[in-house]
Amino acid sequence: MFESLKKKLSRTSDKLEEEIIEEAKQEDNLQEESGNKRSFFSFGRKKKEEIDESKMIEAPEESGEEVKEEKKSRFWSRSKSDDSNEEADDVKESGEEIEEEKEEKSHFWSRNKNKDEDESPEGKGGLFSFVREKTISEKNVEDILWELEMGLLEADVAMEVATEVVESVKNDLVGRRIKRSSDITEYTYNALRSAVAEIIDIPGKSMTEMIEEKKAQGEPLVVMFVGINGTGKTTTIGKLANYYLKKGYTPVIAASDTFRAGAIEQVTYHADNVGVKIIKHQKGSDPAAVAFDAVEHARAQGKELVLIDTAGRMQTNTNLMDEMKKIKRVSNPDLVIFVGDALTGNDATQQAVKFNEAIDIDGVILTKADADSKGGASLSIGYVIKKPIMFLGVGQGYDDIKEYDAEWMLNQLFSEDEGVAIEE
Ligand SMILES: Nc1nc2c(ncn2[C@@H]2O[C@H](COP(=O)(O)OP(=O)(O)OP(=O)(O)O)[C@@H](O)[C@H]2O)c(=O)[nH]1
Ligand SMILES: [Mg+2]
Repeated sequence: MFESLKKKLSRTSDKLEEEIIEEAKQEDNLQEESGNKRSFFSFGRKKKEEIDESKMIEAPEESGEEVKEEKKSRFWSRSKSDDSNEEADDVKESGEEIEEEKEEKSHFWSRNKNKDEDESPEGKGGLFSFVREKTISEKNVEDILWELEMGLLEADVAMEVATEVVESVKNDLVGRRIKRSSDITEYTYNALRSAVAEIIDIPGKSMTEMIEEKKAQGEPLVVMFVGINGTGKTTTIGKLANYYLKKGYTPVIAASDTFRAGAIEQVTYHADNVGVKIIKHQKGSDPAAVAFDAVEHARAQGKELVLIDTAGRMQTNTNLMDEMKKIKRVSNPDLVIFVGDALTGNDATQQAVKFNEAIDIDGVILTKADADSKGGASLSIGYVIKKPIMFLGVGQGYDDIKEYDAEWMLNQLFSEDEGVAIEE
């Protein structure tokens, strides 16, 4: 998901790197590392070829007043903005700044902002280091954060999640003291990764734990599946029946979609294939009564799991939403699970919000994750409704279901994205 974003961010941080080196120079806060003292204006990696020999000056430790004067005029001539006078002042005041910076430095150390300092890839590329470290300012990261936000929204991440991620990345970056500007790409990715890790990790019990808890009380775990049309509710029930049968439990399915033509036949087909009992009534009958019967059946037979299939319904259809509430009232499920289609991105998140308002859902299953390249729903849905994702549907076969694991999801979202794309 972050593949194209990575390229964009990498470009922007190259630009930022130039800006920061420029700032460091204005603060007289840059020194060469490689011993190649005549490349002061090379601005890091890529521009080395463009060095104009006539513009080179000596490194700061050797520079007297004269050199400083020359440097000042270089800043003016190279200045991108109209703040030339300010820049000149900055140069004059650089002595005072050292004191200020020292104080600031210890402040940030105490806040442990320098956690990556020791790991900073010295000698990894680039010819310069900052004499004193540089602090990343809010202005420095404006472009990167804007691009990050746009990238997240394009990937169908919900607005509030994008805002949260950007805010978290900003807090992580701003005030961070860096030794070398090229680390910004790396810092941004690390910050992004920890922001996303935080967001997708919503604690909750696993369904298996819940089955065990109910079993200890001599009761079946009753699970009702809801969602709009065609998201994969019935298929998911077939998969879960198979999954728990293989784990040694005995599930029973309630054919409570008595509404759609062919729905009872479809769920019966899955139950037969997997080899579990199905409780069904006539088409058009009361779905709540079917669910009730299935729960009674499980109790009587000592079965551990009841899976209630329901008709797909749009969140805007009041009658069908009321019917769904009735099924819940009558069958009194332990878990109401919203089944969302990952491919529908932000729509899936918005539907989950509406179903949660109507019926108070307990968890989410996202289907079609196998075909989803954007990842927006996976990233947003749990966070927005504050309910855990429990399983992911990853294909059309009975075995294509996966218990949700935040660590795995994080790796999926950042796959191809390990390490940092710094072009040397
Ligand atoms: N690729 C892929 N396809 C899936 C997945 N889950 C379900 N499907 C497909 O999605 C389509 C709809 O699945 P159903 O289980 O009928 O969906 P439903 O929510 O029960 O639909 P309604 O009962 O009409 O509301 C079927 O073709 C399934 O094979 C999945 O995880 N991956
Ligand atoms: Mg169905």
